[in-house]
Amino acid sequence: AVLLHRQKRGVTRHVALVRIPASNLDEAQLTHIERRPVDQAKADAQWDDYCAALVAEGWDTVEVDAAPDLPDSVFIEDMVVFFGDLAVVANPGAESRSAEVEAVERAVRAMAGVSVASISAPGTLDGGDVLKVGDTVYVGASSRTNSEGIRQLRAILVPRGYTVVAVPVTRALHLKSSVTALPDGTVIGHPDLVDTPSLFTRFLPVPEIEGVAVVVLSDETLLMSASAPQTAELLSGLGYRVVTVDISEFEKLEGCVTCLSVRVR
Ligand code: CIR
Repeated sequence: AVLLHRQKRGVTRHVALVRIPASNLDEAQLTHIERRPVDQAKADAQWDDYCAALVAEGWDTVEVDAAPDLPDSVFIEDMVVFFGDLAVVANPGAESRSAEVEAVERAVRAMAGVSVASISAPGTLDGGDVLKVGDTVYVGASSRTNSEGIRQLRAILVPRGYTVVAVPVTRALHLKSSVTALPDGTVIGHPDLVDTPSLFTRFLPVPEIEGVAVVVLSDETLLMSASAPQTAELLSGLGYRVVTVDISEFEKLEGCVTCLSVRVR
């Protein structure tokens, strides 16, 4: 069984779920951008580097069984969200992605100490629409996450002490393609992509669309795409250590640094 946190030589290591890229990435879903050919070998190499960056920063990667025929399966973040030891298994809003759930759910159920809740039809919810900031959980009402999915998430989380804040998302695929959060709870986003910045307690605009996505690796370290150098500089100036990875092939498929893993925390 996979443990939620492990101690190695006195240092706590966290766990992140990942899923190796399929062999038909060119068939992935696209909503807001034009299709450009994906270099499969380059994508595979970028995924290896992404996983290596997680490992180097204290996160052990656990691989969910490969799904070589499911083009979007590498974007595993959409399938499950962790709230401590509670895993909420999503019900993806794109029909082409529903077959991705099964193996992810199996992997989650094999983890020691994890309890599992699920979003079920007619509710839909993509993990990319869920942003945790302390005890507040922002959930995007997007083309993928419907009102019934939001209602179910609320019913799961409110009794556990979370506040669930629903956010309209019309200018981006997912909530987290428009905003993410820094370790201090500041929400960062690109003004062109955010419908209602005033919903967030503290909102910091960033200069690049690829810069909205950060993975918080620790209280001082952020993982970002190499495609957003001005945002990296802005965040370094705020005292964060920024680790960058080149994920250009996944960005062609509307993926970002967050979508490529599920952080167990
Ligand atoms: C999709 O359309 O579902 C994929 N091509 C991209 C998913 C990106 N996931 C995310 O932002 N969490």
